[in-house]
Parts: sequence; structure tokens; C-alpha cells
Amino acid sequence: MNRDRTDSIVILLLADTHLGFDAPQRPRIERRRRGEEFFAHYHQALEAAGKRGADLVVHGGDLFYRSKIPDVLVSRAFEPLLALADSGIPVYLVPGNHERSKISPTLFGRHPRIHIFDRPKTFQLEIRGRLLALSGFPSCRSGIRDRFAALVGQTLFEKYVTDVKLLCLHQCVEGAQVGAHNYTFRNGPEVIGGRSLPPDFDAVLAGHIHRYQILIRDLRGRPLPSPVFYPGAIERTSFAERLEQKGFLLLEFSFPGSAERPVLSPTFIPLPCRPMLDVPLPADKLNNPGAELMLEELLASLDPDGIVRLNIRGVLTARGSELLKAEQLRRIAPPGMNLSINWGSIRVWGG
Ligand SMILES: [Mn+2]
Repeated sequence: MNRDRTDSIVILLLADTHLGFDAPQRPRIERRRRGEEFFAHYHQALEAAGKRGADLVVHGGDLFYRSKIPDVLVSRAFEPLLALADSGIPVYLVPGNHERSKISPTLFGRHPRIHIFDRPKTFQLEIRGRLLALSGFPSCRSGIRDRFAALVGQTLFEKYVTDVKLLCLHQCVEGAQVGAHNYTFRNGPEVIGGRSLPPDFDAVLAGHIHRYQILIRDLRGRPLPSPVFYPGAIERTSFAERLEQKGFLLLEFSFPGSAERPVLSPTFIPLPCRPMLDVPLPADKLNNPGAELMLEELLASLDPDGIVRLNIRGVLTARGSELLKAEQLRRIAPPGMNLSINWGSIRVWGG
């Protein structure tokens, strides 16, 4: 990244922080919870804003993991955002799928440097003599393909004449990929067509897709009118993400004299994730006498810090299924391991 910051602007982009994931307020059982990992990465990402000289922070939505969040978690989430804003770094938030009510401006947007796209709108700001416009709207939950042009229009982005123009979204754009099998979003009603992105924007900053990726072409290979940046989630929220590196993005805009538009260089900053292990386990092995020892040995052979999923294949007997009861598994698994079962299409036989 260009260290001569006399004429460049750096934006820190994070998204899909899913705070509250596996963070029960009153846990019924004592076991390792993943909730703190999400908070730790959230803090690391936001602290990087100060350390790496970001001029502003954009959160691409899904701050929380669902709509019903206890107030104490809401306060915990906003604490570091308020600290950033107090330190002079403005924060821009795109409400994600379910969280419009929890990040409403009346609750947390009263800080003059915290800005929420609670409806289609454009924020303008000035950084060292350069003007920026950030346009955006809250997550549109159905029919974005048909509604996109109208929603972007309602931001009134065309009225702004600035050095940098950005569109902030929490949506799927054509060509985005997810999952261990690279599922690609194409032309469904919930996908923004690549060619429908207005050419006015220097970049689209987006949440919703949990894998880090930068889209520059549509599915027919034509250049997109503006590049789309997905920083991805800050932690793995499901086994579909088990192979993905998680982190956030620094986007540096510079203004070489010759260029009409700013030049953008992105840097992905990875966050260290615990190993996520998908382990096949034939039901036959669990039905055998001595299966408990087999299971204990299997778990002991895995990374004790792992997030492990046992994929059961085949037909379980009553004895086999007994072994997979949660309390039984907790008893034999290493204490730091998170363990879950994928039952797939399995059937249990015998009573
Ligand atoms: Mn999400």
C-alpha cells in the first residue's frame, strides 16, 4: 500500500460480523462458545482502522447474526464504533437482512460521525480537500433485480459531484460465489445484474456474500461498470465457509495527475480462524461394539482447537445413536473443541 498519504484516501471495509452468533446470555450448559471469536475479530478489524490510518470505516451489513438481539449485545457492538467516531473516524453502516430496527438512527445514529443507510441516501464528506459521496440503501429483502435501479436512484447519487463516488450495499451481485462448491449467483430475482450497476461509481462496497471476493466482470466476461468489493464475513458462520480465509479490506484511493478517476488499490487483511474440520463417519463404525473407544480416539486425533462436524453416513442402530447424544459427546471430546453432527439423510433403526 502506498505509504505516501499526502493525496490518498483509505477506507476500511468490513461486513457480516454476525455478532451474537453462539453467544447466549444465559447458557443452559457450560461449553466453549464461538461468540467471543466473532467479537475478537470485530475488534481487531476496527482497531486496524486507527493503526493503518483509515480515513473512514464502512460496515456492509449483518452487524448482528439475527434480528432479535439482547440490548447488552447491541451496546457491546456499538461501543467500538462510538470510540472510532469519537477519535474522528466516521463510520457508515448498511443495515443488513434483519437488523433495521436495531441499528436505527434514533438508537445509535445520534453521533455526528456515525451514519446509517436507514433509507436510500447519500452522505458527502471531505477528506484533505477531496470530496467523497457514499450512496446506499438498507438490504432489500425481495426482488432486488427489479427494484435496484429505483433504489439507487432514490439515493440521489446523480446530484453529487465528488472526487470519489461509492455505492454501499448488502446484496448479491451477479457472479458472486459462495460455498465449498463455488455456487455462483446468476440471474435470480434476488441478484443484481452486473450490467445494471451505474458507471458513475468508482467502487461498490458490499456485504451479504460471506466469501472475500472482488468482482470485475459479469458472467459473460464483460467488464462491470464498477468493481464490486466483498470483504466477506470476519469469521466462518457455517461449514459451507470452512475453506475460506476470513478478514477485511483496506481500499486506498489515489489521485495521479493524469487520471480522470481515482485509482483504487485493495489490500485484504486476513484474520486467523480456528481450523474447521468436516469429518466423515460411517454409521457402521458407531454400531460396532467398542464404538465409544473408536470415537474417543477419532476425536483425540483431531486438532483440539478445532470446530468439528461429524458427517454420519449410513444407518445407525439405537446403540450407535446413543453415542452421539450431546452430553455423551461433550464427555469424550477435548474441552476446547466445538463439535456438531451432520445427520444428513441418516435413519435410526431399532428402538
Ligand atoms: Mn451475513
